[in-house]
Amino acid sequence: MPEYQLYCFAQSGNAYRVALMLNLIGADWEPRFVDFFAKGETRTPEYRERVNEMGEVPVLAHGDKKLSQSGVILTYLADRSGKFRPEGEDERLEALRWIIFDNQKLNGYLGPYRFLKNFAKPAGDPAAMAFLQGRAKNSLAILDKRLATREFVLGERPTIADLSLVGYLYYPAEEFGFDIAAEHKNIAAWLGRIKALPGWQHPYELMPGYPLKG
Ligand SMILES: N[C@@H](CCC(=O)N[C@@H](CS)C(=O)NCC(=O)O)C(=O)O
Repeated sequence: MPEYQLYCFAQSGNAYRVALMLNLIGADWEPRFVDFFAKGETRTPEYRERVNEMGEVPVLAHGDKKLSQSGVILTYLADRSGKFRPEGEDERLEALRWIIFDNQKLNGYLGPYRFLKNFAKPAGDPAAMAFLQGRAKNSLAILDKRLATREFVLGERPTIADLSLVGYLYYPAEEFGFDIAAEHKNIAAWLGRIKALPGWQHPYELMPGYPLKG
């Protein structure tokens, strides 16, 4: 059995952060498909009892450990592999700052917006959609400005802060109804730099469950 198992599904940008990191560090890993859409697996008592009391993906199983929260998992993998690791107190705190911003304000709004637009039945209420899109675009502009003077979020080399922030940004523009790369030239160039790293794969290639059945 591979060293790591990642509980995930293709449409989850939260899980993609971890799948991408595992691939980029050349880890021995396999996805464990979580049937979120057809079976609501994350909401079952079994999942919450045996996998994650928070009822979420991603979960990384490693030996006896089951870790959740992508920011925690990225930190764990960076510490173990020494790759994409922020070095020293200033970098560690700066990475954490961007990971929290991402979870709450960037992909924290973009993820639910995309979910309500593409997968929820009924689709999202227009006022809620406008609110989420506005908040996500505000955060994208903040990230774009940050990247105007840096190759990567912390500076010259990619770290877990970058791997967190790309979470939802490679999904097709049609799923958002606006083109993130076309509207943000610094984000577009940065996405290209991360895509060029050896081992990069698109979320729909890296994780099971695409296309959705039914
Ligand atoms: N902050 C968490 C977010 C995880 C999250 O929201 N995952 C979604 C899938 S993209 C989920 O599992 N939702 C389960 C549910 O709503 O039942 C992380 O970064 O890991």
